[in-house]
Amino acid sequence: MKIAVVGLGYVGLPTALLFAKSGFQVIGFDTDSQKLKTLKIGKLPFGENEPGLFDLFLSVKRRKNQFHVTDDRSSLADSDVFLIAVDTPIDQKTKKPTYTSLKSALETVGQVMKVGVNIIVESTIAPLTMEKVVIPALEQSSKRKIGQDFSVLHCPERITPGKTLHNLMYLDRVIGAATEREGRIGKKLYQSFCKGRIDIVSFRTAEVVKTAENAQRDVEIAFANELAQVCDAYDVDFSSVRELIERMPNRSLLNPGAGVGGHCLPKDSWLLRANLPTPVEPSLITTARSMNDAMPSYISALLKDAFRSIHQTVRGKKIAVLGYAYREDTDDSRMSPTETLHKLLKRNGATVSIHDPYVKGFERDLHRVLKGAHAVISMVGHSVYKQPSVLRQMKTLMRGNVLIDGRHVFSRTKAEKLGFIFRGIGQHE
Ligand code: SAJ
Repeated sequence: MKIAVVGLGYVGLPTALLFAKSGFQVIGFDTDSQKLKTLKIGKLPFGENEPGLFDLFLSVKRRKNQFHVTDDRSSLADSDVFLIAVDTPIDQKTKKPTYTSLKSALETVGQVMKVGVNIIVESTIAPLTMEKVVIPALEQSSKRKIGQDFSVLHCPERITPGKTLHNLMYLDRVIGAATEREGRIGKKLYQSFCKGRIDIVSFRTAEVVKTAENAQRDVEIAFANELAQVCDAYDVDFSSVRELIERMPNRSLLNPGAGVGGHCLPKDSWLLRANLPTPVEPSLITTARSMNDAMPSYISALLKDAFRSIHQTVRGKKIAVLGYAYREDTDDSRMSPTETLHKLLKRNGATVSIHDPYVKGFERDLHRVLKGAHAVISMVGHSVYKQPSVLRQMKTLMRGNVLIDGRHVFSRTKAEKLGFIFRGIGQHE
């Protein structure tokens, strides 16, 4: 059986490699010529920090003809299965999905597919998208009939950067299908590498499960962020409050932080909401989104408060920012909260120097970033920042003594002992 994977990104490439490892003949399609060139010379275009991904890539490459990549859609014509794994961003103004990449992928598949193919959408999509976008687009571009000439499935990805292969091989999956029989075909395919439980459900259930599981996490993070701000106002320590609350059964709070970035949480709540009929309005979910989007502004307010306490302002100051990736110890910087903070600080007249050991363009020498800074802001909890020496290096190299901790990287007690003017999110230990 031949599988074509359309979209060789964070989801498509690892999934293509796992299908190839399982013995399927896999052809990867992408329109990004640079990415294809990188793959053809035996390098990964991303994911250097993904455990096992490069070894998997090498092992697949050693098997002749098991996996190759192309930007020529005609090479996909004899595929039996198409897997679509393209990005589905939302328009920041309308908060609706644009589906530009999805529609282009559906056009590509429709143009070349033969009768009898199975088309699987792994991209995260708004509920009703399979019925109202995917199926009509495929029938339109292929001039064929769903059910009679081809079948479609929705198997939403559950990938977390930094643990991609583990998630793909062990996490449970849902498969949205029009019929139990078609669902079973998809389940058999995924069981070639997935050891998790695979549930066959309707298209809408699969679409809601995926977007809601991230909306739920977003709401829980927003609660932690709001409670941390309440703790700041009452001058009590969030971590102590959380520890005592969690003594109660069935309680667990997430971490307050400098913002919510990444390829999932900032958009999945909006996807869940996108096709809801009025007057249904998930206001808790959208309020949580706004709360999390406002965290870089909260960081900026903490910085202003720290300078105000020494009768200074942000204007004209050099601010060192630690971290650009959207989460700790990865190189993934999609929807980075630091980008939002950077704009705010520049608008307030500060000079910003960003450091991130994982992200290309920011992996400069930490000492140079810290040298002469009036303030330091920690935006990402990279392990490297948690080394005890970092606080002392800051003390030695900085010109000022303001420290804003957006990810509970430092101890307030230790920082204040070293003479820092410290502000953290809910940190009063
Ligand atoms: N964040 C907080 N506080 C927290 C947890 C996260 O502020 O307590 C921030 C992070 O710093 C980051 C953003 O939220 O900026 C997202 O972090 P995340 O841990 O949710 O990581 P994601 O976005 O990669 O979420 C993925 C999701 N997985 C999929 O969509 C397949 C999510 O469902 C998983 O729960 C999460 O990984 C995980 O736990 O690994």
